[in-house]
Amino acid sequence: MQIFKKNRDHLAKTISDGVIIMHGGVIKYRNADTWYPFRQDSNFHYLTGWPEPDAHAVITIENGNHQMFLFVLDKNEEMETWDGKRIGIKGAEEEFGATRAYPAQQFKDTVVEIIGDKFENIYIDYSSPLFTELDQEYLRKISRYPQRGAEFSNANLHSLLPVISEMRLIKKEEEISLLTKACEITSKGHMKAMSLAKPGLYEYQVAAELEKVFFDLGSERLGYPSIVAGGDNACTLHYSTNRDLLEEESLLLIDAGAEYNMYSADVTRTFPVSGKFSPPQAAIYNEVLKAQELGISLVKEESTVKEIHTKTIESISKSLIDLKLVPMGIEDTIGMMHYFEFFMHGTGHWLGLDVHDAGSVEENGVSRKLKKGMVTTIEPGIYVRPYKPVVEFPLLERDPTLIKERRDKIGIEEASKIEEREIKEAKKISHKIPEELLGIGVRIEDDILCTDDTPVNLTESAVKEIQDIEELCNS
Ligand SMILES: [Mn+2]
Repeated sequence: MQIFKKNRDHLAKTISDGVIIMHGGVIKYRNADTWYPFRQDSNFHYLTGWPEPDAHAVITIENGNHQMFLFVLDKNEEMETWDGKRIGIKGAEEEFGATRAYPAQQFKDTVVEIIGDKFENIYIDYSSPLFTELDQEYLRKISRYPQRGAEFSNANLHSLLPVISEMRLIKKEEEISLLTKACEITSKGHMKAMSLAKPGLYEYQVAAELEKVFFDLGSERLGYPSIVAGGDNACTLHYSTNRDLLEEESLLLIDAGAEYNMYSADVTRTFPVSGKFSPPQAAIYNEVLKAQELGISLVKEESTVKEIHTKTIESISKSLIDLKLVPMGIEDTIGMMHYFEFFMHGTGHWLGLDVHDAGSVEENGVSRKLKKGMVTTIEPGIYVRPYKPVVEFPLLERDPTLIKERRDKIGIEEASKIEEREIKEAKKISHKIPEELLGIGVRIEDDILCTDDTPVNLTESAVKEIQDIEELCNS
């Protein structure tokens, strides 16, 4: 439980005076009397370590010292007979370091007693549904403004999530070791998939074998639904039905990650179902690998998130020209965003408790510099959609920064319509896609720890050189 105490120490240093009020996750019903397996809210876990549903936490911070009050499901023989053992009030105090714990039902009244009129700065999760349902009920009773006949509060409300997000962005040693473990397990699962996939199996059969490796090695659940996408399905970015048959001569793209002690890995490998890359498949594969290795080498202090993406796009754009997938030279391929036809997602994202982890990619309005302890994925791809043998490329300068600004300003619905119209009205150049490349989708993704020295690839053990992949596929 040391790590959660450490996180609270860190929080107390950041805030120094104030109160944090947080709500844990709740059970979500799937259909009728059946529920989704419970997983604790990541922020709640980060500060408390509490694994059960329906809990609340109040953390008071005075002069940099903190106390934690937990509100948890109390012991109850009848309920435990149905739903499993509860840690209870005593356990919350003795094992989880709560200064005091109370039954969850006492939250509303007790939170007022704990906070009283002592604190003026209250940190709340505005995004929680309980903010409107529950918090607003008692908040006016805290830090009261003493006006006769009135009940309202002096308290300043602050948004809690940005504070925690900034903390979660830099991983502590304990977190890095959990992530490392999640990454090792995940790499082993991917290697297993390479060695057993063959034509005639269904995608879900490969998923089952890979996930079995995760669970056998101590993972309690997946970080996200596995994408096991054979052939053309690789061009559907979030494909996850996994119901198709694996075909001879096709590639299999697998994007899957184990969660270990709440930390998730995120790995993608693409390999030939029959064990041998065809020349066009190898051509695309090696170009993606080149961009990915470049991206990985840039995960170091002083690089910004934007630089990494820009350089990866440059590399992919050059490759697209070499592969004859785009009609123009390098400047226009980038300036007119022609690369976007084949590489339409970001180069990476933060990784941690959430697979798309907390933390902004900007700091004070500019692209954030990487720092020691950040973990990001690097995952370029090239996807040649099978149903677009001819692509009409607009001859129109497009700046992703301006596009994003407009999207932020007027909303994605309206902005995307304007973009569509601009593209529609622009002159086009019609380009025939080399037939042998149609339907090939390749993504390669690793999890990279930024250090004050060279980047550390936490998923390096999952092979990705063509020769190593072919060897494993045929073993
Ligand atoms: Mn990813």
